[in-house]
Amino acid sequence: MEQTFFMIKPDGVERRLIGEILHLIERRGFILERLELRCATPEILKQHYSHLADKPFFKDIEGYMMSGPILIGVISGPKVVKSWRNMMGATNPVDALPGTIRGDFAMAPIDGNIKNVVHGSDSVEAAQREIALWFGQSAVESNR
Ligand code: IDP
Ligand code: MG
Repeated sequence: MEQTFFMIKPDGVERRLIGEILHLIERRGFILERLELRCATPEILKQHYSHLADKPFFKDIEGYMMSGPILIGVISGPKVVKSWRNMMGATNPVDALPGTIRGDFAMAPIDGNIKNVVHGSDSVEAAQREIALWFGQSAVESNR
């Protein structure tokens, strides 16, 4: 068993996609360990997206991620990190295959801002770091 950190980003919450996305997670057999509606802050986004903090478009990411509430959560299951990334689809909705969450729900970028509905950690190490960042160290593998 493995844990990953996921988000439904502000566009997903605003477009009332929470129910549909949680349904996909449950249908896949993953276990919901944590779930919370939250507003992101510049401080937490700088840490969460530290690999992008010096990019010219980081201000756009901040604006996007703070444009409304986000749903954050922890899910667990066999190979859940890779499995959830597969369910999400490619970063840019233009490249995301139909059948993936981004391929089916994300809008094509219009103003250069990539609004892609969901987030998922890209490795087991990133998952542990992100779970600790958003929910505290005690949430990392807290129930096994
Ligand atoms: P990921 O979300 O598929 O893991 P990352 O490369 O980690 O992709 O980027 C994190 C997020 O930052 C993306 O989901 C997207 O919202 C935003 N982003 C990434 N690259 C760009 C870009 O070139 N322009 C605008 N936003 C971007
Ligand atoms: Mg990423």
